[in-house]
Amino acid sequence: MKKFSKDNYETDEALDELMQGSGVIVFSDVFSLEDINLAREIVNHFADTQDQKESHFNAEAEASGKIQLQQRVWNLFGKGDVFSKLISDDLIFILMSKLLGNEFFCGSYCASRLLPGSPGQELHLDYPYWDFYKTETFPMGLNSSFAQNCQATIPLDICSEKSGATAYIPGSQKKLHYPNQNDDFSNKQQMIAEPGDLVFFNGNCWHGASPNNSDHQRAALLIEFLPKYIKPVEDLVTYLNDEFKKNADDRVRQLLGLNYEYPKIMDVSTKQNNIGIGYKAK
Ligand SMILES: O=C(O)CCC(=O)C(=O)O
Ligand SMILES: [Fe+2]
Repeated sequence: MKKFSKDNYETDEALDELMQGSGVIVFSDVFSLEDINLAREIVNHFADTQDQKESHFNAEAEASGKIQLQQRVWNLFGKGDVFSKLISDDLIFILMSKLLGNEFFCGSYCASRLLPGSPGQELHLDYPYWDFYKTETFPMGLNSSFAQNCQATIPLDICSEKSGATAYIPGSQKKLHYPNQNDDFSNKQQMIAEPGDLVFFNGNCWHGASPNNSDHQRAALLIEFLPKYIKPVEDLVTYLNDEFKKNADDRVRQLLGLNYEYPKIMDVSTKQNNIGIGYKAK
């Protein structure tokens, strides 16, 4: 993980680290602590009062009865102006415009809060999609030669080795492959960062929340950025009434994208752990 200062960095060097280097970069002191603390207060309010929301790759937490210690707050654009302010930062727009094209989108914006005692997640990748372990559902020849996405993390609490800073395997983004028990995780590192910092990582890089063994919560904002071409040209579904959708055969449903649940309204989903292959990364 290379560390940069927002006032003195080379765009090409930072993007090269994301693509050809470790896959992770961190910029220090990007955001004001006032904005971060406000975001933290709002995230804590929702995490404290809402029902348990859908989260991912947490078979271990589920099996050990600790899933309630891994919390998500979804739909952050709708939960306070500060979230729009944070995600509109110049540094994000400069770097993502070059990496993904200057009409890039946000594909997901949520908070991940790990309470003390929370287990970690299985190591995974976020893109081309987080169910990449279903190999047969992806195109042949797919590879990581260009950036298909970029993830950003904005720590709201200290993300230390002990508090559950996101783990990652340096360089794993270069050979596009969903990690499994036969892979080598011995070089596992963590994205150590502080409130005010901004972390980017390549969505093809193997990573996952670490256990929180500290005595304080670890909350972070998680953002997915995507190139504009992920959107279909024609909105085929809005034309059609429920009757058509109900009667459509399986092939037509597949062609309309109705058999794949994304984009999904996560904030109202009642599932708790939908994704992952459920092994424990060693
Ligand atoms: O909370 C974290 O540290 C990482 C979460 C993550 O990678 C995910 O849910 O896809
Ligand atoms: Fe992830």
